[in-house]
Amino acid sequence: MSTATRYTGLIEHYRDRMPVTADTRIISLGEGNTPLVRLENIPGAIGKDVELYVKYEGLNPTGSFKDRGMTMAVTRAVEEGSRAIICASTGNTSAAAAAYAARAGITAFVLIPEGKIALGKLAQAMIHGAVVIQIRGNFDAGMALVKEVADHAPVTIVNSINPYRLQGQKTAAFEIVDELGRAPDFHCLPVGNAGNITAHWIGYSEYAQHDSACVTTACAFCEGKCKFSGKSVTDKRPVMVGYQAAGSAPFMRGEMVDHPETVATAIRIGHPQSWDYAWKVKDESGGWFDECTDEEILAAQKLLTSREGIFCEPASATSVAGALRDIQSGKIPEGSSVVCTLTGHGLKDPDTAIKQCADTMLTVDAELGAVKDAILSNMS
Ligand code: AN7
Repeated sequence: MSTATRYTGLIEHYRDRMPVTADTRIISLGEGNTPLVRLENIPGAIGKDVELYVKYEGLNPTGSFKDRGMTMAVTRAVEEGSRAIICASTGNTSAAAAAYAARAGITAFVLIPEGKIALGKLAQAMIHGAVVIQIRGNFDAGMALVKEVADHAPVTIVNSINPYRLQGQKTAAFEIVDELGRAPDFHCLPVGNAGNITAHWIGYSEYAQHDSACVTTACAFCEGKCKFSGKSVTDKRPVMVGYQAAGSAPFMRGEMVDHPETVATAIRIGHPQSWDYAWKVKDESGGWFDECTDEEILAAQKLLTSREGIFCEPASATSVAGALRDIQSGKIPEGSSVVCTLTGHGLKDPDTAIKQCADTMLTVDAELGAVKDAILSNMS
């Protein structure tokens, strides 16, 4: 008898911890179950003995962690009879919303900041058939409009203020504990709206027996008290560390930022929607926030691609840029296990990648001698 079981997405895989019933029609593209890759070259290169992993969320169906939340949000929207979903987005949420809406047979409306989303994300939203509405304003303006318009039109908001989004995204923490057999000592993430850092904390908390109220009192599932209290899988939770882009760092400024700017357009967010939750996560976990410059972010992206063969988008590299700095300074001590979430795939933003490497391409005549010379003069 075959014992093969087909992986059919994170809701099925973690069904008993997800807000679905036996009758729920699950809208899935097989998301989740992403690789946790141990970095082999970078720790040695910086001379530090750390167990450093990246959770490669770019390998989700639409190329980002947003699929985890979107499978859950769209599943529930459809179950509740919704015919349309809407979101504001710096790109990845719109790509995921467009794909899951297509799968479900409903309409996706996406508001994006004109000229400020990476090309791959725009292509995704368009090809999946979302109604793409560019606004002459940034993500924060789009988010405010989405909240307003949802009161006047029959559409379900699928930004991370939708509590089902965080319920889907918490599964990333489950996967890490399931794979390592324990929680890591530190978990580092890029922070924009701070939904993902909140979702990870929900997941880690649910897996570690804890009696405190759920960090999201809005969590429709837990109703303020985690119903999994007592069903412990691991005995500890990690220290949570959130890194922002320096030009877009409200958690460092201690207040909202009105004109965020960064090369990492995914996290070009000045008014984070999960502001209060993220502060609670920081305090409960004993963690911290920090910021990285665009130069540090792009250097970390390059380091991952060139030294480890892992291509993530700029926003994702923020987690590694910050973690490496804190490992080097000893704030994250040697001997620690550290997971950095790589939230989106590098192919999302080909323009930024090519711009970084413009002078590394050779152009030669189409003849043997020229190609041979190019090879021999570039052997390392
Ligand atoms: C690659 O798509 O907000 O802190 O509208 O795409 O949970 O907001 C994207 C966010 C990090 C930040 N990395 O996560 C959107 C959007 C990538 C992202 C974040 C985003 P949150």
